[in-house]
Amino acid sequence: MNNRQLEVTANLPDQKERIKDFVLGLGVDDVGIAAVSSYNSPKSAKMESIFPEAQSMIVLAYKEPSNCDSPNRQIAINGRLDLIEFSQSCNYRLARFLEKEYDARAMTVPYSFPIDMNKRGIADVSLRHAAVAAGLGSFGRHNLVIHPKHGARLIFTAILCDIDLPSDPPVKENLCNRCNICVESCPVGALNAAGKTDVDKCSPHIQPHGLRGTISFWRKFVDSAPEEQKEMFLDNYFMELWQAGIVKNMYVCFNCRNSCPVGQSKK
Ligand code: B12
Ligand code: SF4
Ligand code: SF4
Repeated sequence: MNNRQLEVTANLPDQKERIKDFVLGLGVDDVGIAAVSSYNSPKSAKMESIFPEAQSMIVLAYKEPSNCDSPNRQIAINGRLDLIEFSQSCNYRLARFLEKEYDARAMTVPYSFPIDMNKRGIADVSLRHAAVAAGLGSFGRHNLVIHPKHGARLIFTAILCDIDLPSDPPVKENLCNRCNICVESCPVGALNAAGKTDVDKCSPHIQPHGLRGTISFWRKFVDSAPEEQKEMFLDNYFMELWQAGIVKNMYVCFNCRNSCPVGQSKK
């Protein structure tokens, strides 16, 4: 243990509280801390391949605004876009706070993208498993993390750092009441098998203008006659593809989390 780590571990409870106060002061809804040793996501990359000296993960939880309830698709999507921008800024500010105040090394984990496209939907750091390890909630039947106060209407980001901080206590209570409403509300049956989200069903539905949509469009385009190609460019589907390319993260389905009755308070 070097001098800085000794100094840092000497006052752990104060340190954790100070870090948490900083995060909550940014307007984040909740924050939890996990020692890297308590994080267990078997399919994700090993921490040694990301940040070998990482000791702790600080996980930030943000309540999704009411936009996701809107039947207007553009307004529904925009709530998430606002949240992504805010969460990126909080990630950066916390990382800099840790570096400036504690001479720590800190690395930000993205909300979603960039992601290793070779790994087919497995992120380098699983934020759901990180949130569970940091005492922010437990898995529900919809495979999302349910927070004791905010339910499943949360997104997470995280910071990895080389400060040795102890984990917050896990949520022991089973927050999912097994009502099955989430399963029934999924329009494509992606949650029919317990403990697994069927990516091939959910993914094309939540992002109809994502990678799969883009590939099918261009496949059809190259096989089409010039007149049909002109029509394809004028079609609304191409315009939506173009918009998704510049806006990114255009999620159009929130049913499993919106229907979950746990933690529906807006506060
Ligand atoms: C890729 C991805 C997807 C893929 C899924 C790929 C996949 N295999 O998981 C698709 C496109 C389908 C998807 C959909 C959605 N996603 Co998504 N997604 C991600 C991302 C970027 C990576 C996930 C990953 O690495 N998965 C692979 C590994 C970790 O999963 P796994 O080991 O197989 O574990 C799975 C199961 O075994 C199960 N599980 C594991 N342990 C346990 C234990 C118990 C008791 C139970 C019941 C289940 C369970 O849960 C996991 C889900 O299948 C994360 C962000 C991140 N960096 O973590 C966001 C993330 C998981 N997504 C999120 C959200 C909100 C969604 C959507 C609601 C879309 C939307 N409108 O926002 C849907 C919900 C689908 C659902 N009900 O599962 C949030 C979840 C927040 C929360 N409260 O939990 C995250 C964390 C983004 C964020 N920054 O907040 N997503
Ligand atoms: S996001 Fe929509 S499609 Fe995906 S699992 Fe939830 S309800 Fe089903
Ligand atoms: S809708 Fe019901 S079954 Fe699904 S996660 Fe929420 S409480 Fe659990």
